Amino acid sequence: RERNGNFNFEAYHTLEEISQAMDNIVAEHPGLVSKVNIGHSFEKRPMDVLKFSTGGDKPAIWLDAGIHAREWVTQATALWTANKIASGYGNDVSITSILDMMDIFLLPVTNPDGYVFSQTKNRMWRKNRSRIPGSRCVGVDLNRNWDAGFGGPGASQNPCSDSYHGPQATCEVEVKSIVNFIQSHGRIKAFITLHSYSQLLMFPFGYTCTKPDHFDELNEVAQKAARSLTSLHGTKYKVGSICSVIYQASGGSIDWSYDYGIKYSFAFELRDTGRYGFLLPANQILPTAKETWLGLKTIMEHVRDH
Ligand code: ING
Ligand code: ZN
Repeated sequence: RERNGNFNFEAYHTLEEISQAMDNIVAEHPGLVSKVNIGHSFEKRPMDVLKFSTGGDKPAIWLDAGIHAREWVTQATALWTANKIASGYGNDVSITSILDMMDIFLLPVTNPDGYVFSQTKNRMWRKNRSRIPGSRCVGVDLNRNWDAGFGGPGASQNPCSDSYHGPQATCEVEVKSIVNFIQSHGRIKAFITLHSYSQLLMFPFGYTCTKPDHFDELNEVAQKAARSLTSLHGTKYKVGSICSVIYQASGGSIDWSYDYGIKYSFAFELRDTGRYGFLLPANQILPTAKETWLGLKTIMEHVRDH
């Protein structure tokens, strides 16, 4: 069993338990990890980021999970990753070298209102819980609300749709809070987001099917990361641009981050390929988190060295 204090990484947890676990990680590694509040959700829940830093003003890596409520293995993987990074500094040569060069910001629950709703009311909830005046339907797809081809193909203007893009780009407070943080930080070198499911490692673009300027390098890094991920349990990943490996989708976070100037922008779709889908059994959290870490580490090492 993998536990940290009283926390069981092999189970899905409530938002409160996740928040408590984040506090515990900070308490156990006070010189390395701190909690940074970047804003609040529509229903006023805090959006708390774990900052891993050995001090000074370093360039940084952004990692988020749970932008979609029902993708529970992503929030769980993010939390395991936080504990892995925190306990690896000074023990693991790779983690140590990454953190000697860069800070890491990790947001385990990007969509806290949706997560609570998926835990208590509707397990298949995807969007946030914002109310739009004049509509009976609730929620905006937070991965269609970014200012990157906003409102284009692969997003819906119907407030009742699961991929509703919202009234305007970046109008959702969860998206706005991240954009403000990234812009005010000013030195974010990589932007990585965790989704599930399908076992894919993707890079821009989703809003268009044309290749980004850095296609060859992004493709090489992603292929290398996927090979490393696969080496642990044989889990097969497909690699490519969002448009080429899934579908055209506009207003996504990594298209925004790439166009903003963050070259190393990647999106993972974690396990599985559909047998369980969003309802991935809890006994797959650890194998998923461990293999995903190998992929993340490969990307972080490349960012460190470039
Ligand atoms: N898939 C993503 C979605 O938002 C995606 C795929 C990733 C689209 C990045 C655009 C950008 O549809 C899931 N499962 O949510
Ligand atoms: Zn998703």
